[in-house]
Amino acid sequence: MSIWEKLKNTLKKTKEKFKRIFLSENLEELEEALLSADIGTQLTQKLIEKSKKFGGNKKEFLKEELINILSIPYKERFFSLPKVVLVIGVNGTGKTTTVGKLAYYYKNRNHNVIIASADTYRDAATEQLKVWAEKIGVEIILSQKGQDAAAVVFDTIQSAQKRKKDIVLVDTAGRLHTRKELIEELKKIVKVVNKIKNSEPEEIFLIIDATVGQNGIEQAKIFKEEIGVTGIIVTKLDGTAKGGILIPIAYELKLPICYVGCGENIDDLIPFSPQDFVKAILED
Ligand SMILES: Nc1nc2c(ncn2[C@@H]2O[C@H](COP(=O)(O)OP(=O)(O)OP(=O)(O)O)[C@@H](O)[C@H]2O)c(=O)[nH]1
Ligand SMILES: [Mg+2]
Repeated sequence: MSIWEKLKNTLKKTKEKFKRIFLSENLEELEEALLSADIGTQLTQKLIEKSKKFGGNKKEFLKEELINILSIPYKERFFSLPKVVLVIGVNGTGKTTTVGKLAYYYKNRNHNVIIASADTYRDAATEQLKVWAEKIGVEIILSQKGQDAAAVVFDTIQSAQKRKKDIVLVDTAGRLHTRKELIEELKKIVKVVNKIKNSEPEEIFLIIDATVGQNGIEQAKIFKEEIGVTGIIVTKLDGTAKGGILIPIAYELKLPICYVGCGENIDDLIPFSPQDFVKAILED
């Protein structure tokens, strides 16, 4: 299956919701359809105001608007070898799975990847990631429950430097006793990266679960403010009709969406393209 076909399949249910937008016959119906497509209240009001002034083709109007909203400029950063990619987010969003998928993605692009299993909070987190790493054939630095997560990251970067790895992928915990503790742990990890690389991590990917809805955006604002986020990865787009959530994610967070997760397998990660996404939800 091509990436385009995979994306189209993934967004099938979401597309059904967007169909209603074009069937709406008055502003009230349009408002309802936009809200039910998970675009959010802020953006729904804005689009309705704009559409009042716009007399032409509704679909063309919406297509252009949505592509604009989703097209947040994204520049890949590179400071020094090894490039460090942190994967963060609240519990259960799909961090560990995404680390596995990214390892596979980078490996296929000829990168020499090493994974840091820095979720030292959850039982069996390391085991889960070890299975992925073995499957893909990439190295992993394991950790023990209760170990200092930042120390695991430190060890992995040092090991990467010695063994000429070019990407360090870091899985982090999702749940600690409190959200504050989680933020503190992540800050400490960033600090350790700074110390050893003399720069920030190149990538801090925040994982958002598409099925969570508006709450996911509120959580993301905290991570953006407290840690800094370079890009978003939206997971679990398969099987949900809530794919429209990507639009307020980009609109409210002003952060680029870099990849989307569309299943539980190793190759279920698609690089995000605003054009393809909008085409998949709007075109027949
Ligand atoms: N359908 C689907 N399931 C996914 C996707 N990504 C992750 N999952 C599933 O979501 C569940 C949680 O995934 P994990 O990767 O363990 O999530 P996590 O963020 O690491 O969780 P914690 O470490 O507990 O915070 C697992 O059952 C995954 O298989 C996706 O894109 N699609
Ligand atoms: Mg995990």
